[in-house]
Order: sequence, then structure tokens, then C-alpha cells
Amino acid sequence: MKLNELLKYNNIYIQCHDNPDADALASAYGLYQYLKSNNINCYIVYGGRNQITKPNLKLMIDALHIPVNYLPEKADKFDGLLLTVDCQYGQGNVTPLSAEQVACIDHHQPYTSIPMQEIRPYLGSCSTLIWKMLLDEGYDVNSDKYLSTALYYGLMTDTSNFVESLHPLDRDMQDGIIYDKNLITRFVNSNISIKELEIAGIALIRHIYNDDHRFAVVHSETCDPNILGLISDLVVQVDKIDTCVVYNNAEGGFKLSVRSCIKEVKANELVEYLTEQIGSGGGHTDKAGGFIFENMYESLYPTINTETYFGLRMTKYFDETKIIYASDYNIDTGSMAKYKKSNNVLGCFIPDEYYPLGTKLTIRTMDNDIQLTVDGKNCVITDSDGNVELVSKAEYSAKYKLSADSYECPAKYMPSLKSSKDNPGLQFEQCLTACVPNEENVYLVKELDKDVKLFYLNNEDSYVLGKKGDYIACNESDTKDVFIVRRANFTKEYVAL
Ligand SMILES: [Mn+2]
Repeated sequence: MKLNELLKYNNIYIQCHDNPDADALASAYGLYQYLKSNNINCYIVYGGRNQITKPNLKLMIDALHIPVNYLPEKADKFDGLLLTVDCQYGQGNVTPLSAEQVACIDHHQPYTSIPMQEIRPYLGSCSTLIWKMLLDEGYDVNSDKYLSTALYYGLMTDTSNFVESLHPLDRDMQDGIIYDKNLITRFVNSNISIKELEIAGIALIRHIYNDDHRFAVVHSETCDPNILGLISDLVVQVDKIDTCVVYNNAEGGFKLSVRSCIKEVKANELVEYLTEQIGSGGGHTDKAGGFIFENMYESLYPTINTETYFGLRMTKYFDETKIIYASDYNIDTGSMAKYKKSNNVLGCFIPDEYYPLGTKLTIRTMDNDIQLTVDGKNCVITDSDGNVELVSKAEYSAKYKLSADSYECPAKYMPSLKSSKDNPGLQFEQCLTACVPNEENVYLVKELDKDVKLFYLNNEDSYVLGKKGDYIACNESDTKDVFIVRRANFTKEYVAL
């Protein structure tokens, strides 16, 4: 759906979910400003039992002049379009209103399908989606300081200060939007009510601590998702706690906040593990967040309560994964078979061919932002999934060679390039030349019989997870050069000798 498709309606009611949060308000405001600028009659509304009381939201509405209306009682049927934002018509947290037609713009999991909808569940906030849709219409968000500040705050609060579940598009908005810093500071400092301070305090007192694995589980009463982030930020600072999960009941399930302060646990991976088959999660290596659907939880774990579930699942996570540091690991090559790499065409980017030495570059991939300074020695390899690997030129010439083929990346999200100066408009794909693995290298390979976290020789700060059924491999001529190959990629990347 495109925003200009809305312009055929004379009246549009923009509905936020009940108990609107900053993201819902900002999204509604973006639509309101766009529609008003096109002379459409529009109104921002929300229903439900409670009017907005949170101090930061009242301040936001006031300072940014968001014209939001509370409908305490069931309204008459609207003549025109009802457009739900940051929520979907028919969901439990959306007071049903009736209108001639319904549309929806949201970033949660699709609930039902209606003809007019734009749902992108991979985005960190609905504000990001509205920002992108406004951009696509040529609407200059940055010229409206109130709106840009609202959208920025929407993303900020929905992702616990930009740390949980950020998609590249979220990061693009975070970088590109010009907002009012003073107002954001004021919102941030009116984030918690006295009631929430008490909720956090009670949750902290009731924490469950596991001494063997140095983790904590905290079950909080229902509160704003931001409070979960604050609690987990505090808990992980305890000397005896390395990782923690803080969660509470939310509409349709449980909201989780996960933290880790050790390199042996990536919070974003842990949250995926905790929500496996029953929800979803993501974020950064130190901070992450997720959601578990109540109905999926009930069907998979009908007999255990959530505190027990998190305790058991965390214990299992630590017990069942082996940690390997390549530098002090002697791999048993006796049980390994010989392979060479197949002739898959990869992309190679040599930064100093496009940028002067000293230029700072950011390569934005689906998973993270990779920073590098052009030093004449670095080289970037990318595969067909859009994965990006930094190698030295020496490593590149030992393991790869140029190919006459042309390189085309079919990845869903093509990595993008940002530079501190020079060539700011250069696209990542323009810098790639085709290369293939050097077939003279022989690799020893075996299948993993349990999950492994492997710290590579050239990167002791961060591990690569190999799941049972994936492969562990090493260079025949250098058995300390150990690495993981995903099961899904193995047959297309390796050929038996
Ligand atoms: Mn949202």
C-alpha cells in the first residue's frame, strides 16, 4: 500500500491501539500531518478503558502538538476510512470502531489480511514504516521538527533505546532523521511513574538467581516495555550476574528483555533461543528483546509456568553448548574428511580502490553495522546471502582469486555503504568484483554432534554459533584456522575430495 492511495478519502480516522504508546502516537501523527498537507479531513483517535496517563506520553502529546482524541464510549459509525496504526483491526488491544472501510499500517505479526494494509513485522517500530512511506511520497519529514522528533522517539521507545530488534531500515531512520535533542531528553527523564518505580522494585526483590550459570530471571508485573529494559540493564550490572532475562505479561503473550555482559553469550542469540517455536526476538549482542505468543507457549509447554520455563531453558542453553577458543584448541583431525571449496562466485570489495586511505566506512548488513577504516590492507568478501566478511588482502589472495564471471547478489537485503567523506553516493554493489575460492586449498571437515560456540583465530572477541548438524572445518595446512559451515550452505560451498 502507498500513502497516496489514502488521498481518495474525504474523512480518515487514524486509530491507535488502546493505551497508545509513543510509537503508535508518532505513527498516527505522521499520517495526520501527511493527510492534512493534502487537505484531507483526519482525526487521531483511541479507545479503551484508560486515557493516557504516562508522564512522558502526556509531555510528548503536549510538546509536539499531537491532536489525539480519546473516545471513552463506543462511537457512532464513522463515515470514511478507519486506519489503524501500530495495531490491527479486530485485535484484543484495539477497541472495535465501525467505519465504511478499514485499512491498517503496522509492524506486528499479521493478524488477518485486509485489502488495504501495509505490515512489516521485521521493523523495530511502526514509526520507521511511516517514515519510509512518507519518504517514498517525497514528504520532507525533517522539515517538520515536531514530527521528526515524534518518529525518532517512537523508534527509540519501541526498541528500548535502539538496542532491541533493529532492522537496517530502522538504523537508516535513526541516522537520517533530524530531531529535537532537548525534547528527547525531557521525554527520557519523565519515563517512569511512581507506580512503575514500585513495579520495578518488587520485580527486583523477586528475582531468581542461578549460581551455576550466573544468570537471573525476573518476572515483572505488567508495565511499559521500557521498564523491562531498565530492569534488565540494572540486573546485568550485578557482579555475580552475566546474563538475565526480564519479562512480563503483555497483550497476547509475554514481552522479554535479555542482557549479556560476557562475550560467550550473545543476547540476540539467547533471545532467539528462548523464543524458539513460540515467538521471536532480536537485537544486539549485549541487549536484546523479544515476544512469546501465549497460545503457542500454552500448546508447547502446557504444564509449566513461565518462571520454570525460563529457568530450565536458560540452564539448557548453558549446559548443551560447548565453547571452543580456536587459539588453544587441538582439533581431532583423524575423524575429519577432506574437501575443497566449490566454485561459487562471491563478491570482493577492495576499499582503497574506491576511497582514500583513512576514510571511515560503515557497511550496513541485515545483522549489523561493520565499521572499518580504509588502510590499504582491508578487503571485504560478500556471499549470495548478503553476509559480509572482513579479511586482510593477504588472506584474500591466499584463499580467493578473481573470476571472469560477473557477480550478482540475490540477497534479500543488499548491504549498503556509508562513508565519512568522498564518494558518499557510491553503492556497495558497484564496488564488487567477482571472485571464487582458490581450489588448491584443502579443508578438513566433520559434522557437529552438539552446539558449539567457536571463537575464530582472527576474532577472539566474538564467537560463531555452530548448531548440531552444522559442520566444523579447518584448513589442512593450518589446523588452528577452525571455522563453522552452516548445514544449509555446506553442499553448495564444499566438494568432497
Ligand atoms: Mn510499535
